[in-house]
Amino acid sequence: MSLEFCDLGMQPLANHFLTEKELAQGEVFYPLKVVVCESCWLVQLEHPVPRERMFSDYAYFSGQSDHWVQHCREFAAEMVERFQPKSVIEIASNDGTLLKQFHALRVPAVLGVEPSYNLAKHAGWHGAPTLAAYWGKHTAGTVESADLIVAMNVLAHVPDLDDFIGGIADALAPDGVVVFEFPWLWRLIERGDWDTIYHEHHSYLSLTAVSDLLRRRGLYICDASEVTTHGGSLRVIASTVPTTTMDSAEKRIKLLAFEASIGLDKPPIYQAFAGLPAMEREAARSRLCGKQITTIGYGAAAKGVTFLNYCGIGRETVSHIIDSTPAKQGKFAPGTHIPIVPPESLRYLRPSRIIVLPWNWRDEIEAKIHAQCDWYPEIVSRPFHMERARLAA
Ligand code: DWN
Repeated sequence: MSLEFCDLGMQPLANHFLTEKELAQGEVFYPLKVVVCESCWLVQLEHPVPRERMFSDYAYFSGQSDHWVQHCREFAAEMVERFQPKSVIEIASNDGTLLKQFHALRVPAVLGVEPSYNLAKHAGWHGAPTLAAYWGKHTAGTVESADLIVAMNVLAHVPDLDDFIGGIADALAPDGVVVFEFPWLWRLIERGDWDTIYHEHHSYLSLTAVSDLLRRRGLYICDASEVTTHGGSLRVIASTVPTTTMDSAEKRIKLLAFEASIGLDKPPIYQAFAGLPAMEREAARSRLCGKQITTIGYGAAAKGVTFLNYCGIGRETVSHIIDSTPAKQGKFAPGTHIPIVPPESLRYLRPSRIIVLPWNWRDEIEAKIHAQCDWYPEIVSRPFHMERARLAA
């Protein structure tokens, strides 16, 4: 049995930016609906999209955010100090941003595994040895075991968790640990971040669900904590040895107790979320549309694609979207077909309003906008329904 969590209707693939030629060829939309299993409380897409359609040639380069690079630098230093790894495998290593940090800390053996060939090639060119492959038991059988395996923002992308987690258990050295980071379902619900729902995100994860997923596949959580990235994520450390140390177990137990206390294992919290996107769509449209204000977007994020398409906000309102990612520039946003332009365009476009689409990097982006502008554009970002509530108060 499952219950509805969020239904955003038919949506394009959030990172499938289109060339001029592809615009003329038409675009495929897929159902974007998330449901909750009422027995294990795993929150997942009802209609998965084949991974090859999303990750073969991937437009998202994680190193475009200075804050993310800093997060990776701090993470690598903490892991090296805590575990002194001799070998690191990073699963879904993207453009090598994190892997390069381990390399810089002189970890003897580092290897990235990244399914998107364009990213794997880019990472290899920039000093991060990368195997272009999807992770799973087969790939695990082709690599040396590692005493540290890292999986940042990938667990939520994986439909076949048996194969994915089974591969980790196989590749983990006997005294090794695996570290996951993934957006925390509670923060998504608490902040109403429905725009982080898109087809790449197959699951929306709680510690309760992940604990069960790992334990059933021979991995035991020895530490769990929250980190601030991507709107609030969980960092979970696990090994093949059931944990014994109390302090880290205590943090895990407290988080699990918190999730139980807010009712992540009961229907009401999910049923209350279902109406939120439509409410914010109304607030966002009344705030942004139909005004004669020159407006651009900043940050062609996957979440921004969900937001603009679901709210029906297109080129009539947002003329361009600025993005620092070369792989996105010169292309057009999925669904809305808003042109993506480099940051240097800002002074030429001279908008009166800028919508920061990746609200999770708003501070960093605002600083870059102010550094470039000799005028004062209005800078806005989600959530718009809260702003309306605040103004009405
Ligand atoms: O799970 C995922 C998360 C981790 O990253 C992936 N499936 C896809 C991606 O989601 P996203 O695209 O919503 O992530 P971001 O990091 O919020 O996207 C930021 C976008 O903004 C990127 O295209 C880069 C761009 N950007 C920019 O142009 N200038 C970002 C910053 C900070 C900037 O200064």
